Amino acid sequence: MSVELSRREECAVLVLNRPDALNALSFAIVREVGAALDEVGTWPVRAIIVTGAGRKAFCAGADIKELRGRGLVDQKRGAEQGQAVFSKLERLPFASVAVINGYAFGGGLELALACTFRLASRTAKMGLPEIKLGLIPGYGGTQRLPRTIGQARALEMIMTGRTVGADEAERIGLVNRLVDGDPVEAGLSFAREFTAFSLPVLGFAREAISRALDVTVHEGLRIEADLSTLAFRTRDAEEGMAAFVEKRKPEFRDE
Ligand code: CO8
Repeated sequence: MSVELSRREECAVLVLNRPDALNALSFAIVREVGAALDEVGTWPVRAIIVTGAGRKAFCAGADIKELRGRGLVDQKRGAEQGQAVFSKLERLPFASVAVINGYAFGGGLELALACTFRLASRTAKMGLPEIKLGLIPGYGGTQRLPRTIGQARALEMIMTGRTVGADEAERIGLVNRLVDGDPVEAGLSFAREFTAFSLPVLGFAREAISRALDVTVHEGLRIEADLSTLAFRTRDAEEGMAAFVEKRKPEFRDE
């Protein structure tokens, strides 16, 4: 198996494990990622950490050797399947944290972009270099990159194919923060900043924010009014407000 799924503390950990090809995404690996995400969706965890095996790469993108010589219909189906697999991350009942521990190119960066959060090691290098292959991104990059760093910067990254280092990635908001040490530990430590909060309420926040980028402000405010009202109706909201008034730590129960 080139995708390893395990559990650490309250989190699932998904590791792309094909270090001899810099964890490049063959179609088989994309399918394995899909199966792993289906399985993990049923686990009682509070976040998933996604990273790559080895010291060099998070993921060097789609397997270029496999992409060659395919018919148009197969190629389109391949893109749609990859998109569908990465979109599973957004539909999980908990947040995902990509820890970019080296190269994240093409489909590798697109996988990270589908995660809720991105952390990167200080030596990480990122890019969507498809243009250099005579291609454009096909696993969500043209849609998620502008939503993450804005249209002008996304156009520049995709049309020049240039590599962005960790410092720049943090400055432009491509990654949330830079981390040191073991990638899984770094991901777990970041996840601990939110995993104690109410899971359904975190879900309302993720949903409201992700829909903000698809709808008008007017419509978005209505979505926010609905979802914040739902949050108010949870027992966790009662507990959170009671704990504040009683000057104690809240005990959220995801209900
Ligand atoms: N695919 C297949 N094999 C790869 C890939 C890849 N993307 N990246 C690296 N490898 C392999 C190399 O071929 C090499 O294998 P071998 O030793 O057998 O020759 C091994 O990994 C190590 O790679 P390098 O020797 O090249 O390592 P370097 O440290 O010299 O360079 C780089 C590292 C800079 C990351 C370099 O490997 C590189 O440029 N890789 C390609 C990056 C790239 O262009 N990625 C984008 C791919 S296209 C894409 O992702 C499109 C997604 C949507 C497609 C939708 C279609 C259905």
